[in-house]
Amino acid sequence: MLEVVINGTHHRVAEGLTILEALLQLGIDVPSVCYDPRARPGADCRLCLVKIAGEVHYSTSCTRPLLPRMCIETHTPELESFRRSMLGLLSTHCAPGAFAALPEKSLHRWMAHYRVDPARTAAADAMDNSHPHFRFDPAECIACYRCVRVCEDLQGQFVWHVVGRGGSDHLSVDRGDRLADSSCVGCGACVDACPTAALVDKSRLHSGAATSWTRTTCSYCGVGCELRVGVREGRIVQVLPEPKSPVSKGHLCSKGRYAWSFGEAPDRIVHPLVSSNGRWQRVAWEEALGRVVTQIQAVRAASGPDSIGVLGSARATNEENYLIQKLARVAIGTNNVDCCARVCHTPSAAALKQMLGTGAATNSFDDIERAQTFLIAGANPTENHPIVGARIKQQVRRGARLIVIDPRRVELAHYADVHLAPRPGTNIPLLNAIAHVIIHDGLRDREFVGARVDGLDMFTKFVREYPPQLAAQICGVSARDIVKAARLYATQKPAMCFHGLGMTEHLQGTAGVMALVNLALLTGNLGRTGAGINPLRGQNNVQGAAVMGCEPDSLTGSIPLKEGRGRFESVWGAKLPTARGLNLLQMIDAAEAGRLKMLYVVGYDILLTLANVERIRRALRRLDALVVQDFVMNETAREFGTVFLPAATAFEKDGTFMNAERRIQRVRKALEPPGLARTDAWIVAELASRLGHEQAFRFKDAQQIWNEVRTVWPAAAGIEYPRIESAGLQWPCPSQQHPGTAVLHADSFARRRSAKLECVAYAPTEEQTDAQYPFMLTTGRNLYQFNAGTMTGRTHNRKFRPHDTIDISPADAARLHVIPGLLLRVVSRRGSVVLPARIDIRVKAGELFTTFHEPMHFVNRITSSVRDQQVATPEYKVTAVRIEPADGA
Ligand SMILES: Nc1nc2c(c(=O)[nH]1)N[C@H]1C(S)=C(S)[C@@H](COP(=O)(O)OP(=O)(O)OC[C@H]3O[C@@H](n4cnc5c(=O)[nH]c(N)nc54)[C@H](O)[C@@H]3O)O[C@H]1N2
Ligand SMILES: Nc1nc2c(c(=O)[nH]1)N[C@H]1C(S)=C(S)[C@@H](COP(=O)(O)OP(=O)(O)OC[C@H]3O[C@@H](n4cnc5c(=O)[nH]c(N)nc54)[C@H](O)[C@@H]3O)O[C@H]1N2
Ligand SMILES: [Mo]
Repeated sequence: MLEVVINGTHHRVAEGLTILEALLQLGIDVPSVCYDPRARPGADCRLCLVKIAGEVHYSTSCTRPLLPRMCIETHTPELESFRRSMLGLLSTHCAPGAFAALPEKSLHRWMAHYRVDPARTAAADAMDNSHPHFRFDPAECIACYRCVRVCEDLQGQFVWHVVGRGGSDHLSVDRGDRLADSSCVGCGACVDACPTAALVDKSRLHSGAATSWTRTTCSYCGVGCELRVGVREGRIVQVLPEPKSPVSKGHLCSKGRYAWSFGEAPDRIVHPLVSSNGRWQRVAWEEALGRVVTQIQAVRAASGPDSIGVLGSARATNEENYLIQKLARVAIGTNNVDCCARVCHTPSAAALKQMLGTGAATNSFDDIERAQTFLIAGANPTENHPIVGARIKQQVRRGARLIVIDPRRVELAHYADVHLAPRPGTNIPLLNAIAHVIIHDGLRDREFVGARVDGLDMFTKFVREYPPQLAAQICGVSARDIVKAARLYATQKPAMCFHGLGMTEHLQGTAGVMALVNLALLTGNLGRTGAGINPLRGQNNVQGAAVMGCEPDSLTGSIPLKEGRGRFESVWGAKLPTARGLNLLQMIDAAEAGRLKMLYVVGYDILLTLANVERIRRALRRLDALVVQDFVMNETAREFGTVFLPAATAFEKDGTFMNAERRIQRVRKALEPPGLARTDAWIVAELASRLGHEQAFRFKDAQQIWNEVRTVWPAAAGIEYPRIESAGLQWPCPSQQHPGTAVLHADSFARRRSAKLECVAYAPTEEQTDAQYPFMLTTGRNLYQFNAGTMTGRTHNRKFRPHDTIDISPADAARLHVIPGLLLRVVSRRGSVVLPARIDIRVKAGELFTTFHEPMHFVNRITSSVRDQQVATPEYKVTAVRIEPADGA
């Protein structure tokens, strides 16, 4: 702390602040429009000038460090008069209309405060209206360049540039003349930062200012950014980043910030529907719920409770998923309950649980700023977890080292010290070779391995079989790069690993994550900040859905059925089913074999998104009943639904989500559900009560459900709603006094002191290229669209990347005379799809990439039925295909 005098009063302030930061902390409101806490200072607007005793000239408080015993004046008459005249100059860029329409812009606020009138006389310049989400009006720009700084320092995108000099300097975009042609990724940070009417959200212009704001958690990916949702007359009109969020720290991506209008889509379903003779009919809730209950009872009477399956939703809240698995187990009587974690990061959870004792990310996003090295394996965070991607990029700009393992040259690969681009499906030999180098070069952390790691001798012998030269051959990478990656990871510590589906969606998905854990164990990159093994979990609450118990073998808190039975039976006042439950893929197999008769699917489009669609169709066709609970007619419902239950969106309910760093955060209701739409919690409780279990499902609100979760799951006992009002807490948090756990395994692993290195041998998948299918296709996502596309596809985000494309390398495109947009038929051993070509320098020759966001294309018609050896995750990442012109498509 240091002592200063401000306006004659003594204050004690933290060290390391600028004068302006200190003033803001003390609540001394000095005007500034170019200062942005998320970017380096600019000192452009000069409104924050202060007088420092003993100095002749005034200083911009945003750039001057606060020093001990400084004596500062902030509001002398002279300073105030100077500010008024500065605002007078700035006001010549401010039109009266813009001033009146956008009172929240900070220049307008300070002009109003100092009674300076808008004085723009210049005619409007050409406006840039090309961006779907916001508008640029150069005539209103005061050249404070806050947008430039925030684009660079927060998003790391470098879209905005200052061109010209002196008085004629102005803003320009990095590519082309318009925002639409630039490299802008639509995060909206510049709009949010802009203090004038130069950059404004279109929704704000068209729908007016919000009259109420609700803080909530984003319902797209597993990062868990926080939003401020602005509502006017029962509609969302604007979403802004929550500055106090510990995760997103006042930043959002184009989905969280702009893709929120799906709830208003004209084709949203807001009435319960039942199908009769292949046609949907609107019915009252009573009838729809009655129909589901009759179907459950009929199937149960004829073939037993285990002929029914239930799928929870990675998009719904923890509270709702808790009720869904309780419904399956208590009210229906089966352990056949799962969720889409199965197709995504169940391999990560399984590998981490088996090796370290807890099946979740070991570290926190705040460790990004503490890491010296990143290992990004099979993940594309700047598109799929953009706030994490941006934070990693910034840390690399600050000097951290970066290793990327991805067949494609994804954005982070451009910043990497080493980019290893293995052939899809060859992670294991590559990671084993890295382990080989670490051991061979004597780079292991002797102290850590000695104290906390078992099995070194056996492992050393095992990895002898994986010299870099051999792996280089199998994987198609250079042996030198393997050595370089190994040395960086082992020596530039702490090294933090993030991984994604390029690791898990394989025959050897679980094994692949184990191979990563081996590297962390060998190098001591576990149990400390800035390190760890961190799966970038998929949807907003996919980890929550699984941890709440939407998994056949485990109850809430990932507690194995056997272990938790007693406690759960006493809290629930009911017996738990004893038969082993089926996972999602086993449910599909059982349906295909005629053993599973009914599925109840909450917020999950299995038909569109499971691999090898024809096989899924064959299975779903055999069901007697398929109940879908969603807010749009997804593909599963369209083709096979017997009852449709209209759900509320995340903006329309209360509860919590669990993000990828184990943080439980609040979801708050900003809107009423439209029509007859109801929350998943309401629907599930109504079903349970009609099945004779009213008592066990009677809860006043989401908080009461969560309190029951806390009684059955000891590691969450301390996470009470009042404690997570402003920041969320990371489990384990076993008591009300416990601060939550940012880093797992600090002194010991969950069940024991040491962890064992696993020898994971490479087993190539049967899905290989040959003369008939010479290309290796891998599938994934793009920044603007989200999974089944039901949400982003109903917002302005559809204007970016409106179609799934088949991405091909420039070399193959030239060889095969493929031009952008050419329709290609992509044929695999299972079927074919037609996609427009996109030439993409990120893709290697001999490989192809596509996304699966669009029902029109149904990309999973071509993916295979190969599954992870341990937990059955589909091998979405490896499909041998050929391409041919799609004549007549
Ligand atoms: N914009 C957007 N964000 C999303 C989603 C979305 O649909 N859109 N979906 C969310 C969900 S559900 C999830 S699970 C996450 C997924 O996020 P990620 O895990 O990042 O997902 P993917 O893009 O499917 O795959 C990641 C990378 O794996 C690479 N890859 C393919 N095969 C291999 C291989 O054999 N080895 C290695 N090392 N890499 C390989 C691909 O080239 C790709 O770049 O994203 C979430 N976030
Ligand atoms: N080829 C290929 N296929 C893949 C993948 C791949 O990489 N390649 N990735 C796989 C992965 S990782 C995943 S996670 C799956 C994703 O597949 P899905 O889980 O089907 O995809 P989502 O778009 O996340 O949405 C699920 C559904 O939930 C609905 N929904 C959203 N919020 C709510 C809510 O609050 N309540 C209810 N009831 N419904 C809601 C949405 O409208 C949508 O229909 O796809 C998998 N399929
Ligand atoms: Mo996922």
